[in-house]
Amino acid sequence: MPIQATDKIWMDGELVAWDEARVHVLTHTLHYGSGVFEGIRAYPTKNGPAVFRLTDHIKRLHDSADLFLMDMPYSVDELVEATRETVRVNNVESCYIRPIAYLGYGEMGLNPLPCEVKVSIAVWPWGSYLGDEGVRNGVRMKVSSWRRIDPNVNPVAAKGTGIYVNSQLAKVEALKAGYDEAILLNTHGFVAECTGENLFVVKNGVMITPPLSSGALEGITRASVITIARDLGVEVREDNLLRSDLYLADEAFLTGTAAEIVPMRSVDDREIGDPGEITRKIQETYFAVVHGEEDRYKDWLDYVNA
Ligand code: PPE
Repeated sequence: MPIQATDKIWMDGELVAWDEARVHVLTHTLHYGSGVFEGIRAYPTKNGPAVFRLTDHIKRLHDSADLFLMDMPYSVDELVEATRETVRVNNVESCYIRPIAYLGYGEMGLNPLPCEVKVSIAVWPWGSYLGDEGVRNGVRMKVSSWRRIDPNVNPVAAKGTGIYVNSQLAKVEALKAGYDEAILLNTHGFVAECTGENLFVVKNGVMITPPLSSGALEGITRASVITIARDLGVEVREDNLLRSDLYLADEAFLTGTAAEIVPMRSVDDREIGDPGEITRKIQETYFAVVHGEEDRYKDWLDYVNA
């Protein structure tokens, strides 16, 4: 999905013009995948743009940095404020927000410790990651032949840039085979997650999602959906899933900031069918929440003009 340029990008404490937001070709992270990043969304509300769970995302960025022993030069509060400012100055009603902390130019080699940590935050309007049609009617999934990175190979709790090579292999494999998105199993053969989303199945009225020990990222959408579902009176369990649990699901959907809530129509050509009742209810409530229409979850919204 093409990036739509906006006005300014926050780089190391300054707002610079979009076209000037450049890095050197010998930037450490370009060579070794040594960055950490976040994906956040701001939505239009009746009180102007609101960022969904901003502080939680920035805390996760800090946690990701800690996992790689990267010293973040800005506090959580500073980055929360910088994000709000970047959304505000770009005059966007709704946008995707991409903060990244990376190791800059000046050192090369596999010892990252001497490298300077740089941080930038860009925002741009970004439609539904798997398409509006996918959000409405569901997507076709393929279980990947690539396994999710084992947590003892890479700390998968971190949103580390290098970790996403694994996701890209799975994504390309699925697309070339004619599917929309991939599901990755972990080294034990249990379902972990999708390339950039967590997943849920519904069986006999119960929502089940793989535990974090499966190697799935602790998704903020996942956590939000678990809270919303329980508040709606739907039972939610974290449990290991086999690929056959996907095939035999009554309903299934994936969750992520970029993708939002997307029903699965089929997995490996086993039909799940039209989005089910629980999926629809979760989708509907989630979209109401992010647009500030559900008072109960108002603490999840950070109004940039407040
Ligand atoms: N798993 C992975 C591997 C992942 O990258 C994401 C977010 C999630 C689960 C869901 O997490 P959360 O957004 O907190 O609910 N993926 C981000 C990047 C996607 C991309 O394609 O780039 C995102 O959704 O912004």
